[in-house]
Order: sequence, then structure tokens, then C-alpha cells
Amino acid sequence: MLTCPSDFCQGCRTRWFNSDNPTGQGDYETLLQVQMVYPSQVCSQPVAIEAMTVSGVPAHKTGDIFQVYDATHGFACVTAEQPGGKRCQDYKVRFTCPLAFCSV
Ligand SMILES: [Ca+2]
Repeated sequence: MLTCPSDFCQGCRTRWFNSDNPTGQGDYETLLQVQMVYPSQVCSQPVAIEAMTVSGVPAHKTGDIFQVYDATHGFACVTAEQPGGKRCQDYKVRFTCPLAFCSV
């Protein structure tokens, strides 16, 4: 995860997106998916991503296994990959975008 001064990152951070739920094969909050559902609200090349459950638990504390979790591709939790056959939780994501995107 990229770290940078909070006053810099603050202006470049998107709102939280929740474009899918785990009812189907998993919870897919990939960058492509978010761009498709919320066009123009996220940059094409984010520098960082954060994910947490819709109830506010940070993604790394849930014990779920993530197929994808990076700024380039976004986030995906696939139910078939979870131990014990448990279902993925419902996650939301937000991205940090280059300053140029936020100053538009
Ligand atoms: Ca979700």
C-alpha cells in the first residue's frame, strides 16, 4: 500500500464504491467493474486501494482470502476460494488517484 502525506492523499481519494455483493460467485469490486458501474468517478490508473466490509471491518481482519487486491486490478473475493465453504463478506473499496485526476 502506498503511503503519502494525508493532506496530499485526502484530495485524491475516491468515495467508497460497492458495486457488487457476494450473492453470486463472489464479491467483485475490480477496477474494471467499478469503472463500468461508476464511470468517471475513478481514475484509470489508481496508485492505491483500500477495502473494508460494508459494516466497516478492514479487509485484512476478516480472514477471507482475496483473489485480487491491488491498485491496478482492484479487489475480488471469490466464494469458491474460501476455506470451509464460507461465503465472502460484502466489501466496499476506494482508490487513491493521481493528483491530476482529483484537480480536474
Ligand atoms: Ca461489495
